[in-house]
Amino acid sequence: MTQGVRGTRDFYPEDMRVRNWLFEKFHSAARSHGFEEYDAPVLETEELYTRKSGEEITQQLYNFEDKGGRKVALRPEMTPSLARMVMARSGALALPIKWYSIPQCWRYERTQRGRGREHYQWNVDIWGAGGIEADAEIVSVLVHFFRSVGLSSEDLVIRVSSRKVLEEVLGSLGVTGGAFSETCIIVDKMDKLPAEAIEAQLTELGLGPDAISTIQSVLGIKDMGDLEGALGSTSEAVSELGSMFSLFESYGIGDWVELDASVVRGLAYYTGPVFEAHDRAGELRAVCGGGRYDRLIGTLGGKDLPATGFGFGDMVVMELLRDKGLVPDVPHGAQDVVFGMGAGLRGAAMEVASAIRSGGRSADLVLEDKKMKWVFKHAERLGAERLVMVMPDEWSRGAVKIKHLGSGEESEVPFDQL
Ligand code: 4HU
Repeated sequence: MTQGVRGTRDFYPEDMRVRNWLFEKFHSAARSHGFEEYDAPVLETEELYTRKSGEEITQQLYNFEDKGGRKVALRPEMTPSLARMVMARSGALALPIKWYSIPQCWRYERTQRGRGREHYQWNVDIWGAGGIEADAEIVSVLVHFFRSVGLSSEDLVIRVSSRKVLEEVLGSLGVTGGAFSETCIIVDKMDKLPAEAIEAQLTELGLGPDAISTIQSVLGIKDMGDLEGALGSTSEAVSELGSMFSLFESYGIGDWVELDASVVRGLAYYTGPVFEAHDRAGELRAVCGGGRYDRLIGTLGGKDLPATGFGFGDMVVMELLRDKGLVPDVPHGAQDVVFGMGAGLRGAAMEVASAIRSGGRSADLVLEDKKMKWVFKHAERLGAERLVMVMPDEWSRGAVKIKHLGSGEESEVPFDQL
């Protein structure tokens, strides 16, 4: 009975302090760029995720029938819920909107054990702005976050490309529409599966060996000059990416970003710029990923609206922060510990704690008879600033004894000066 559901995590207070520290950095980075928070239910109708491009995220849906026979799913990602919310208010929203959220998202893997089935995924999105300015703004939020937790461009790189790169290559080979997004999903697995497996899947899609080798050579490009060489000077992908890298310079984040044509992302709905952040050492999975998805609402039966954003899970970044020694010791949070010496002063200690709390400071009150040694250790463990002791002599003079735990300094303070 002490075990939770397979693949889920408990957050004890010491875990929650670190999680809240991380989330506060998410909130701050988004708010610093003018984003507003939203939320949606973790339970959605299954049809919100019935896409047919072979994406891992829809293959691993945590779905079931409720007692009314309705097909529902725990959300695997936030974007479809956001699209649903935007659709429901289309016309009433003052565009563009800049919204963020930190939802818990779920997956159900059948194959492997010992892997997580839930995580928290920071989502930052802009809807109603079709230009690359919005994509660059999104990447700026990301870099702002990384800097705020002490990570630098020596720790991380944001690899950027555009779906238009592969779209132009495949278009010239006659591959369009559904086959295009399916190709992206296969190509996304290039660094996870052996080359033969990728080639077999592309062949199954109907691509010939020449088409496959063209794709492979274009996806190896990491330089704007080479990209222009491959796609031509009139290529939209080239002009879009060229403009984006110039905006990155304006934001002062040029050191963080690199062109990498192999970035396509594994979601079917991306249409334009795409990116993912990786640790420079290459030891971890992608820290986050995102891109432009201008046609998602259309696939849900509504009228398209341009959109761009990213998803950022809580697990990989915590691994990186731990590796780099950047996870802080977050204190318990009580500023004062209040202790009444003996049962006779328990009421007095409650009066003192109440006065401190009304004055706007946080106070942890020692609730039982404890030895002075325990109280000191307790205050130290909590990282409190002051130990407020209610003792017989001082209290008879209407005062308490206060020890400042930083300096060790002790003084007698009248009750009305607490
Ligand atoms: C994903 C989605 C939901 C939950 C978890 Br854990 N992972 C895909 O990264």
